[in-house]
Amino acid sequence: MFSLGANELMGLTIQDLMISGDKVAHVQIGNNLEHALLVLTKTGYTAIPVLDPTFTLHGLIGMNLIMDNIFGLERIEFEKLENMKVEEVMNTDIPRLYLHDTIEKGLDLVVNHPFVCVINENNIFEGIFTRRAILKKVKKQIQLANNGNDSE
Ligand code: 2BA
Repeated sequence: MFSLGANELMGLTIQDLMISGDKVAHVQIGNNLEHALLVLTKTGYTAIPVLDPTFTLHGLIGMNLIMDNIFGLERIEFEKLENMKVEEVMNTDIPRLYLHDTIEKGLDLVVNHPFVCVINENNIFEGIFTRRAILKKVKKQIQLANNGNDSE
């Protein structure tokens, strides 16, 4: 039996594993849906944060939300892409993590969300906590535990 080193994981905080804000693609309040669609398409991400100029977190915008809002009863209303702002369609009901939250809390949230935004106590965006980051860490811990067992 290998030991997964769960204690080592549990000692970490969200700050230790998050992708910092300067590496996260985002859109700003006031941007129209056309701009959001461009950023989503060019980066390849399905959803990204919506921030304001002070980096305050307001919500998330994703491909599905944009498409859902431009479908009219009879046709796709492409003109809405230019006329509607991200704040009209973004999802504001989102989970948030704080820098010093535990990895366990983060794990709980990424079971149902591909990523969770990380903020400070003033609601300023600090980065994101992703499924990829935590899976990479777990994989490393398993490899270390396996190597330890080999040398026993
Ligand atoms: P998705 O865009 O649906 O991406 C799902 C997974 O596909 C990602 O999981 C990643 O493993 C891979 N992936 C997608 N686009 C990629 C790209 N341009 N470069 C490298 N890998 C890519 P996670 O890394 O766990 O990310 C989960 C979600 O977090 C993503 O969902 C996206 O909505 C968001 N995300 C991740 N990194 C981001 C960043 N730098 N900026 C903005 N949003 C990001």
